[in-house]
Amino acid sequence: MKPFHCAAVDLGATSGRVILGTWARRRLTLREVHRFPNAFHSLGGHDYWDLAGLWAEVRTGLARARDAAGGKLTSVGVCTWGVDYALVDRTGRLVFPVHAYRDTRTAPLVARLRRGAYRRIYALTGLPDYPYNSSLQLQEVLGRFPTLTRLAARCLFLPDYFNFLLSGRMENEISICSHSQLLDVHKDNWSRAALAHFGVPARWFSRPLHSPARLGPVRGLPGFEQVQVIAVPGHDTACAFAAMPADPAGGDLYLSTGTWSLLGCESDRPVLGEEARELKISNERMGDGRYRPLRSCLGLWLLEQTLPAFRTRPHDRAGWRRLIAAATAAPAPRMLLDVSDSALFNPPDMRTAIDAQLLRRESRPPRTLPGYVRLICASLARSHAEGARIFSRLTGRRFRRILMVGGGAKNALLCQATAEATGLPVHALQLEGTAVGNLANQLVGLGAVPSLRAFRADFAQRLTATIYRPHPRS
Ligand code: LFR
Repeated sequence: MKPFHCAAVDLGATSGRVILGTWARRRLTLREVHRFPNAFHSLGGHDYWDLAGLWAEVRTGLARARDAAGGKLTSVGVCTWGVDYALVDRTGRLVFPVHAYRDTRTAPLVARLRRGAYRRIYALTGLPDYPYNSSLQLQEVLGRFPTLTRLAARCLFLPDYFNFLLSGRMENEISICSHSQLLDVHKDNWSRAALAHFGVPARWFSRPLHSPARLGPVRGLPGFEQVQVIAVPGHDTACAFAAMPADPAGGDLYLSTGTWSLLGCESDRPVLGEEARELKISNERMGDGRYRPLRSCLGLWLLEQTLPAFRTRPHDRAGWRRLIAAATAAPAPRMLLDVSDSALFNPPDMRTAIDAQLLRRESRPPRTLPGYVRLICASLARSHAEGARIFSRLTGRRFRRILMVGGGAKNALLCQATAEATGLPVHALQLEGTAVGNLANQLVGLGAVPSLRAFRADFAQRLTATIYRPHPRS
């Protein structure tokens, strides 16, 4: 059988990449062909993404993928961070700049939601009161610019928008829709009541597509007409979860660590109720509509944003290794950070915000970069442990291990701290989880692999994981 060459476009909030995956003789080989930084920009007190810049990077990456595949690129799939969206007219023209989810403009609305309809909205959608949900973002712009209801014909979440640029088709894919707080938690469709509550026109959305789904050949880029556009799970976290070499018996917790730390599991049922709402369980979806209840916490964003405060920040792998070693040797922090503190969400200066939280609680801030790394890793590990306990309690399942992917899986201090705090072995998988999930879905969409389950079973055999075990408690 001839090889399949698939390009995974994986756009993260702080960096993007295009990875060429080649599937031949039931083996997937990955080659990163393009990596670029990403950041939102502030203008007049608000935060926006540079979509034209991202699209230019996607085009560069695809050209490199095609060259690396000897001109024979089979398909492309796009996944991105969650919640952000493009409002477009019937022809696909942007009618409003694309806001970045860290814009704090929804603060008054989230406060109002918490005082009022939150209980009902959680029961309808299974999504917690994150201030960055698309629901509140849309409610804010529509409140401010009501004519948008007439100007825009469609709301495309970012992966949907890139799929449109590539294929000319406007579709909404289910995994990315599920982070909007507008989907009905019991159906694979929109919640009319939630849409009405936030004042969002139902006609802006199409019935969510299950993924993988073929959208047809590339139309928007000359020279790529032979390449198929596959709608993969558009939400990067859904792709990361899809890549997990999961035990079919369900004994695995998944942890995707990058800018965010996302801990959860896969389930045929949502996890709902009073306690789930209070503990902020987010019932997001896999591409096939099944649930991936998870808890999210700020993640390595805390570290990424602290680094600029230090001249000694690492610039290469060896530098990172030295920093992690120094952090491991640093004294254990006396007090951990509350990583759910909204003051850490988008502060002008992260180090100052961390120090302020510690000082408020009468604890002394670290003085060195290794000290901050140690503090951040230990605080994230505690949050992972809380999550693990909550999931065991609310699902009644006994989890045996944590499968970890993403940047944090390369951080031995974070992995070991997570094993200690949870009491569970952490299997740190050295794979580009999001890209692998994206590619796996393309292969299923192309018919090269029968199912995700088959991909996982096959793929899992070949994976090497570094296992971090908790020390026996005395
Ligand atoms: C991770 C992620 C998370 C989502 C956050 C904001 O990249 O997609 O799943 O909660 O970004 O969109």
